[in-house]
Formats: sequence, structure tokens, C-alpha cells
Amino acid sequence: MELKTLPTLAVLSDNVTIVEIDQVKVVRVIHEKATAGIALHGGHVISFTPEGQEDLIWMSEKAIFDGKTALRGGIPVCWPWFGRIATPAHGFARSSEWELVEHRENDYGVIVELALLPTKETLSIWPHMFDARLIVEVSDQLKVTLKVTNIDEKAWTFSGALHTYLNVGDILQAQTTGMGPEYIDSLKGGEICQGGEVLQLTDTIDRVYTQPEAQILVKDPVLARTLSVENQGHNSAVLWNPWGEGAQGMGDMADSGYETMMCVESSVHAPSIEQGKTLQPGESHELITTISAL
Ligand code: TA6
Repeated sequence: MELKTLPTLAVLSDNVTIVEIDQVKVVRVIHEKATAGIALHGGHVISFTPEGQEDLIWMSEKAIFDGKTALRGGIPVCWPWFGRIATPAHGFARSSEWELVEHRENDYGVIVELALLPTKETLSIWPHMFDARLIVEVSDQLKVTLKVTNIDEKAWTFSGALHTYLNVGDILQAQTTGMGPEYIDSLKGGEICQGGEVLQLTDTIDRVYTQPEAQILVKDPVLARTLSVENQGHNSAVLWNPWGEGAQGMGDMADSGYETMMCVESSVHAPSIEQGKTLQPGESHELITTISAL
């Protein structure tokens, strides 16, 4: 995503400006360490490009920036649930308007904080009071923290994911390690399976790995780098690629889009809306992903 050339709508500081892509406002960070974009629609990171690198994040050239549709690519914030266990799929956070609450910067990098608070609409979908923050730290690496706090008088339960689309040179050549030995295969009706150590994809994949290692590595010989994903506050890591047929079925992904992306997600997976992580009134939880190129 070429952010640097977009016209500036507002200047917030030396490193932080607001730009617009169609109907979506984007917080643009330009720092000597890296450039990044965070859309207010969805609280959605759409780009992270450390100086001298290709973007680490894949964004669909056909993503729909109409301010309503969830963006295809980037880091969708799936919350307060993951998947199709309720409607809308992956929760409402990724299609809600977030608010920019803070930005700070120094020589090390820039921190941008967005907030999502309950509205009439969110309460009609999910009747709970919450305070959700997305803290995006842009430096040599990208750290994204989804911090959710229960500000209700009763406990509530959530699942979710930071659904990162990684940018790879060629999916057929990318080698992934660290996903762990066991996965739930969403393409086989949730069957529990055992996996190999090195994954090199040749077809569609949709798996929830239940024992991921602390660091997941994606070796990319084409872009001559290895991407590192380190997750915290999760109970699983999802690996997804729709492959050709899946891409053809999506209006917002080019038919060949699957060839250069791979989702490696930090997830709190749950089989139903009643299950997941429960927060008592006043309690918070942080779901984190840290991404870098080695
Ligand atoms: O994370 C994997 C997944 O849940 C897949 O099942 C796949 O459908 C994908 O997310 C994308 O979902 P979306 O609703 O964005 O089309």
C-alpha cells in the first residue's frame, strides 16, 4: 500500500498525519524506522513497511474502502467473537468506526491508540458494555495490542483474533514453522489433527493451531526475508489461505491475490458465542501480535 503519496488531510505531528482512501480515514505514520497506516474504520492496520523493506502486511488491491465493508487484507480486528459463530462474521469491531485517542512519538517509533466504545448498534448486536483499545506501536517491528475491558455490571465472554494478512513473495515457496503439533481443521468440520513441523502450502488451508510456539516464522525466499510473528494473550494461532477457488469467490480479492498472502493470526478461539475468555466487571484482557522481518 503506497501511503506516502496520498494527499494529507490533517497534520497531527511531525510523524502522524490523516489521509483518506475513498470513504475511510487513515492515520498515517511516517517515521525514520517505518511507515504504517491504521484505518479508523475497523481499527484496521493496512500497512507496515520498515525502512528499506517491502510491506510486511498484505492488502487486497480490491479492498472496499466504503466505510461500511470490512477491509480485505491488513490486520482485521475480529471481536467480540471469532468466525461465523454469530452474525456478523468475526464480530462487529472490524466494521465499526474507531476513534483516534492518542499518538506519541520519539526516536524509537510512534504509538497510536484507537478506541471503540459501545453504541446503540453494538448493543443491539451484543448487549454488553465494553471499552476496547487498539494500541499500535510502529518501530523496527509492529506491535498491535487489542485491550478489552469489561465496563459492564455483569461478566461477559468473548473470543476474537488479530487476523493478520502477511505479505509473501510466493505462497508456494513460503515455509512456516512454529505453528505447533495440533490443529482443528475448519475444512474437515473441526476435526482435531496432528501437523508437521514445516508447512509449505499447496492448497487452501483453514486451521486453528492449539499449541503454537512463542515465535512463528515464515521463511520467504522470494522477498529474501523471514517474517516473525509473536503472539500473546491468545489460546491459538490460525493459519488461513483461501487459494484460487476461494479468492475467486470473494468480490474483494483478485483471483491471484492468494498467491502473495497468508493469514497468521493471534486468536482466542471458541466453538460458540457462550465460550471463550470471560471477563468480570473491571477486568481487562490484552491480545497481542508482534510482527517483524528478520
Ligand atoms: O481466519 C480464517 C477465517 O475464519 C476463514 O474461515 C475465512 O473465512 C477467513 O477467516 C476470512 O473471513 P472473512 O469473513 O473475512 O471472509
